[in-house]
Amino acid sequence: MARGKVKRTAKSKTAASKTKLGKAAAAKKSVKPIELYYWPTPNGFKISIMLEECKLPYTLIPVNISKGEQFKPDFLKISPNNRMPAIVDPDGPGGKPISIFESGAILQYLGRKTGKFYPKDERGRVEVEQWLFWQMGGIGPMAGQVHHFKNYAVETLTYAINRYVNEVNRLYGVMNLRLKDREFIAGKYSIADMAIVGWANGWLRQGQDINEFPHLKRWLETMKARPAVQRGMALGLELRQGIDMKDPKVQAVLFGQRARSA
Ligand SMILES: N[C@@H](CCC(=O)N[C@@H](CS)C(=O)NCC(=O)O)C(=O)O
Repeated sequence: MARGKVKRTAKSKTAASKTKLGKAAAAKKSVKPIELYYWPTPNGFKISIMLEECKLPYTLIPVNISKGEQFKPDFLKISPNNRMPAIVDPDGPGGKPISIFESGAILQYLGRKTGKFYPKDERGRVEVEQWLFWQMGGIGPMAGQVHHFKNYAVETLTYAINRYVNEVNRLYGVMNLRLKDREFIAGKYSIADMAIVGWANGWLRQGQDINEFPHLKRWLETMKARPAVQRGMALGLELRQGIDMKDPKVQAVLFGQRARSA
């Protein structure tokens, strides 16, 4: 994909060399970095956080969705849904490359590959999967609609804003109760927490008051104190600077999309 485009290794050298794992990975010359097709949004952060948590070497390939780079034919071969994030792991199953789109599937793949943050036992795995899919089908899409109607839409549609702000409020309540008696959403820290944090961090823009949800607030603070979460959610933020989501040119790319003919 777009080999001529800006491409940079985002893995922090200091972080890699300071840790035992980083040294081991560096010593293994055959480890090729994972290619991360990415734009700094809550869906992108899920994968940058997981790569940082696992100390996996990766190369950042920005997909500027405000300019329509998600429609480039080479990217569509990897991600036919014209959405980032996506990855290419040169060292996939059988030692052959594999490409993956959909952030939940990528998290599960990386969890299986590394054996980290995704339990192997069936009960532990089901716990994580329930909350991972809760994020994928619930808080992500609903908060996404709030962002759209509250922050990006050129018309103010009160009914739509209320509908999605209320639904996000309900979902925050579910999470708050869940976190009342456990440190992380599935008990132990997992890919489900990584999937949620970027979305929950946007509570203010989603018309919510985090103080109504003390357990969620405590969890969010715990998450944001993790250095890998901080690095993951800082990755590529500079790329977004100066982009105005209300710019008609940007809106023409992102909104009102219909089926492509080929
Ligand atoms: N279900 C997908 C959603 C990904 C998604 O919506 N990505 C957005 C940015 S947050 C995107 O690439 N948008 C490009 C577009 O709308 O054309 C996932 O979790 O990977």
